[in-house]
Amino acid sequence: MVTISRMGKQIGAEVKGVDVNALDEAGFAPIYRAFLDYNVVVVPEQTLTIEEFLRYSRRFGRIQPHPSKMTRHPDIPEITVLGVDKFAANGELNQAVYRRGAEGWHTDGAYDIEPFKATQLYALAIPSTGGDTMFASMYAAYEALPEKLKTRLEGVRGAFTYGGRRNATALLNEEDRHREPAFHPIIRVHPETGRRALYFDPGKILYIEGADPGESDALIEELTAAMIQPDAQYRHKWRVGDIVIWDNRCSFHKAAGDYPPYEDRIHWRVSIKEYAEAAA
Ligand SMILES: O=C(O)CCC(=O)C(=O)O
Ligand SMILES: [Fe+2]
Repeated sequence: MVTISRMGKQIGAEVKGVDVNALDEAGFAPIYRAFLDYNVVVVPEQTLTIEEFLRYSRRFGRIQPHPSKMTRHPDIPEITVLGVDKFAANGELNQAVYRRGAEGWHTDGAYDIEPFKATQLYALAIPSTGGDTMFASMYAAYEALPEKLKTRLEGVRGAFTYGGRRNATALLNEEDRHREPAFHPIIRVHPETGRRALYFDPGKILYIEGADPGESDALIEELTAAMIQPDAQYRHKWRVGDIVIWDNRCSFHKAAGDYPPYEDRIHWRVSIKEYAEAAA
């Protein structure tokens, strides 16, 4: 029997009793519904090959190879492998790999003209302690904004690049480090649910369009402080075999980044776009 249970108050659901390899369209429909309703969906206890993970992931949209070429699977560019090659030849821990996704709350792919619809991870190895992933609702963040700020930001766009203001591009090849920024409305209407969300990423934003530099920085600071609502979070504790998908159009996430570095924490990861072909 398939059961769907809510994990956090406003975000997160767990789907039990499914084998994603054996799903037909009718079996997938409630999982997609949970994805729209709860933004983060956990499907535990799956045993998958890469091809099976890709096939299931394509139900959500179009898979696009991630711009970090050096962390792609060597034979299958659609798959990024998280948590491998953590140590350099001299034994030093590569912080960009170890702390990937842990520098701050973010949404994936804001640097693209068409941001990532979703990101999906499949857990292959999990450390004995730590290494959780945290999620928070962008809808709740929007709803909690002061009215004055909502009004100021309506119709206003942010400029985003991979490295943002810190120019954090360690995982990109040189040829990919100088792309033009992509512009997105800071208050973004979700294309499927029609709900307004705070679409913002402090690590990738360069500036707020139309604001002078002083106001832009002040707005970025104010929005950074407004991202996370305490009753709109879900913290995922990983088990090997978990599939977790999150909707980048309405949720923020952050890796805890606190596990013993000599232990393995390895995931396959796909970046998912909308179905239709679109720019970048
Ligand atoms: O490893 C994690 O927990 C999440 C990392 C991350 O931010 C991502 O995969 O987009
Ligand atoms: Fe991320």
